[in-house]
Amino acid sequence: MKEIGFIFDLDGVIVDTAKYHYLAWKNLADQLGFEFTHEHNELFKGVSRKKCLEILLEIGKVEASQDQFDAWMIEKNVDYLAYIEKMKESEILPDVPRILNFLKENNFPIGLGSASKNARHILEKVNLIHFFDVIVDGNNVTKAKPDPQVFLIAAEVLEVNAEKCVVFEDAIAGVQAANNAEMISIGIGDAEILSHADYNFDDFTQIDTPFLTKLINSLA
Ligand code: B16
Ligand code: MG
Repeated sequence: MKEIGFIFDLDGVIVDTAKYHYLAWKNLADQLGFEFTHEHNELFKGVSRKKCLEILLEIGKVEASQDQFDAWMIEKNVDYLAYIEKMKESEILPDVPRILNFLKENNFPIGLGSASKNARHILEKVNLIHFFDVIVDGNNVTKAKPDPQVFLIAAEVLEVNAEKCVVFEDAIAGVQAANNAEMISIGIGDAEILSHADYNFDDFTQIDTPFLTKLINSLA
């Protein structure tokens, strides 16, 4: 077993793809004739595509056959992927490369734990894929966050005990999933919303080397 591992969520932690999810869901809502707001989009963070469409149809009070539901899932994703195609390295959130470089240089195993089925493609687009020793995403799980499955699979592949894993998350369900896995949770974003996290930071610019060193020493 290795000593300590680090697991990153994707959307809201490494890149802000929530804005593209918003545009794609809004396109579908426009087509179906109801409003989809930024407040609605907040409900979608960290939530699977299927669950998002269920919530969207509830918002619009729209009923759908299974075939229609499946067709809208595909349509939304095609639309979303068109935005992803234009993504560049400049869209990586501030100081994420600094943290990844620090962990890599110090030989810590690094994993991704995301609900997105497009995670691998997005990491390729922004040139970060080489940092990750394992990518666990929406294609690999049967249970959604707050279930700990996504992070437990990552820990197993990284060969790190769950209690020695540190998870970076921006969604309430994601922090709960890390806590349910008995991992160390670091909330990235609003500390009031992510109040169940072990540590809170607005973004990675606030996470300095002394903090990381102290955290690592406390787990070693
Ligand atoms: P896809 P994360 C999540 O990513 C997003 O926050 C959520 O809004 C999205 O519905 C979900 O991925 C599924 O994404 O449609 O690409 O499979 O935060 O878990 O990295
Ligand atoms: Mg997220």
